[in-house]
Amino acid sequence: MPAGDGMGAAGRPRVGIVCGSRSDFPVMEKAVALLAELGVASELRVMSAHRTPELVTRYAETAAQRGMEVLIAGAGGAAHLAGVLASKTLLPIIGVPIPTQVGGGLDSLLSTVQMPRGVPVATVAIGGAENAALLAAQIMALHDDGLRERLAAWRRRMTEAILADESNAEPLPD
Ligand code: RP5
Repeated sequence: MPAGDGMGAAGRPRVGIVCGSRSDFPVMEKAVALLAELGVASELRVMSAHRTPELVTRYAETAAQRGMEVLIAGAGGAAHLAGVLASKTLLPIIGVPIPTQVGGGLDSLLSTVQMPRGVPVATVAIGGAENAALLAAQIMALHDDGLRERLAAWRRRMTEAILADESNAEPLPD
């Protein structure tokens, strides 16, 4: 399904956000929203390394020709989605380990991050969908000046929000 429209990022999706299950949406929709805030259109899809392996393969093999620049994959448990995508495309893949009942998602983290030499997945923190979106945007900003400026402004707003909170606290001695 298309994602990002109505949130400031219409147009052809540049980032494919893939979930192993609809149950991953509450985490992965944060990536959709942050990319939209940065003016980057994305698409949110559901496919599983184990339950629909042919679909995952076809998605990865056709992603570049469909205009995707980066893929973000969120999966939990035996989380092989990011790795399988990475095995079938040269696009950068960012893995988001989904929180689970096993050590808060330690199973997802290890099965996403422990890729063999030669097939990398850039893995963010457990549940770190927003950082995945930011990293995807930073990759695309290498050849997109407007996006680089929007990222810089986003980071400035983050810093200012923290400093505004801190301005209400007791001043530190010089
Ligand atoms: C993974 O299994 C999915 O990414 C999800 O995090 C987990 C559970 O899936 P459901 O049983 O909720 O479909 O493949």
